[in-house]
Amino acid sequence: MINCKKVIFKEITDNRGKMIPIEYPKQLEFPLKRIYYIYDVDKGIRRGYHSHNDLEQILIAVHGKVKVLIKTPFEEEIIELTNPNEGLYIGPMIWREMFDFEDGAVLLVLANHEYDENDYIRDYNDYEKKAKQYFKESSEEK
Ligand code: T46
Repeated sequence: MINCKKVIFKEITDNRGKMIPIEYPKQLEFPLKRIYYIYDVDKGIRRGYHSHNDLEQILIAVHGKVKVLIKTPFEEEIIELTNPNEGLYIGPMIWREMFDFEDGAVLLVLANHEYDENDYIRDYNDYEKKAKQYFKESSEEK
């Protein structure tokens, strides 16, 4: 889907267990400015319901499973994050909702900017208008 992709991180495995290093620019395409993690999410709770104007992020279910709806005015997809070695890259102008957090699931998020509430679009109608314009302009640039 446009502005989104699955990223697979290389595991380092030995007889002590597994480890995944994430370093810019080797495994991460943007310099990291912020991390946060979401956990203790009860059954039936859905988070997100917004897009970002510019922010780029990678979502990783470092423990347990989490579903993520990614959506534009033209298409939508549900991705289930099931393994700490898989990340979901979400670029600008993608509506996202995170749901079906498995008991104990921890969703780690790597972001290329500090927290900025002005970068959020939290109203879907507003998002739809801006996203149509954004994707029209990006297709004209190609
Ligand atoms: C996103 C999805 C995947 C901060 O103070 N600093 C932060 O870095 C973040 C992320 C949030 N906050 C505050 C803002 C709100 O008062 O924490 C509160 C909860 O944030 P929000 O309702 O935006 O959380 P989610 O789970 O709906 O969305 C979050 C991120 O905000 C968002 O960027 O893409 O996770």
